Amino acid sequence: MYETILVEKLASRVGLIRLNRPQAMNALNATLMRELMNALKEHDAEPDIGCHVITGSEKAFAAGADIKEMATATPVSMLVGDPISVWDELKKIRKPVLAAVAGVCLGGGCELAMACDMIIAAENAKFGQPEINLGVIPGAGGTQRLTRIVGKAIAMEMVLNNRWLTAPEAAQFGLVNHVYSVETYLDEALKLAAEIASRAPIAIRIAKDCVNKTYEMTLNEGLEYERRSFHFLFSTDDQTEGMDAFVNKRPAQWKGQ
Ligand code: DAK
Repeated sequence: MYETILVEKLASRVGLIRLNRPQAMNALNATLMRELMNALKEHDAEPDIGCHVITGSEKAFAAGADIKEMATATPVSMLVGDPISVWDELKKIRKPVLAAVAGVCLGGGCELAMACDMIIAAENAKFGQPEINLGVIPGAGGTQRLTRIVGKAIAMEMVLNNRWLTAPEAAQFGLVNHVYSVETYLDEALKLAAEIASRAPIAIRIAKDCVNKTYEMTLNEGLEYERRSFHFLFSTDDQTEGMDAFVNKRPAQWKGQ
């Protein structure tokens, strides 16, 4: 059904999407980005899925946007064809999205991983923003999200001078949650995703939304938003169930209602 991705719905309530352009180190061409967003949206609407995982191969999560496709672009072709707006759709995915990253994670690949909610890395993962070598700059968050995550000093070095981070460095600077061996990183990411997918679905969505609001709001606005979201959760069956389960020392059965 898809040309550039492989899609699986796992029994653990995880939707797994593998970027699959091995001939181009999973470079993110327009077809791949469209297919990725369509698959994410389909899984997001699927009640049997509670968490998404995006991965690549052991060699490449993604080597960036497809340079061969981009090389002949003009401002007018970008405006008319609008290949860029597809990137914004990731922000509208409501269930948590984990990136399981091995190998190169460069340019748009690093920006895609940073737009996910958590990153699980393999020991061989390398993160970089090499756009400066192409005479351009990052265009999908590499100057903004990266700086907020790793801080100005490291971001400047990555964006201005093409410094790549190893997986342990990425963990040290807060870019990735965990680092595992190449053999186990995907299983570990799927295990984490399955745990998240087993939790109260409405609270999970609202928690993700509140954490992401940190980027959009002042502290006072964010605290107010969090408080209203917290109040809202007291209208859900899952709140009644979760607290009753605690009091009666039994596991909660979430309904997502
Ligand atoms: N695009 C197209 N093809 C690529 C590619 C890419 N990004 N990266 C690798 N390939 C292709 C190579 O051309 C080669 O194809 P053939 O020549 O065999 O046909 C094949 O993959 C294997 O690559 P190599 O032979 O180069 O393999 P190596 O192991 O020697 O090197 C490498 C791997 C990943 C270090 C190297 O290929 C490399 O440096 N690739 C380019 C990395 C890069 O510069 N990435 C940044 C691209 S710019 C935006 C959204 C996104 C973006 C911008 C705006 N908006 C929403 C506004 C993103 C921009 C970018 O990512």
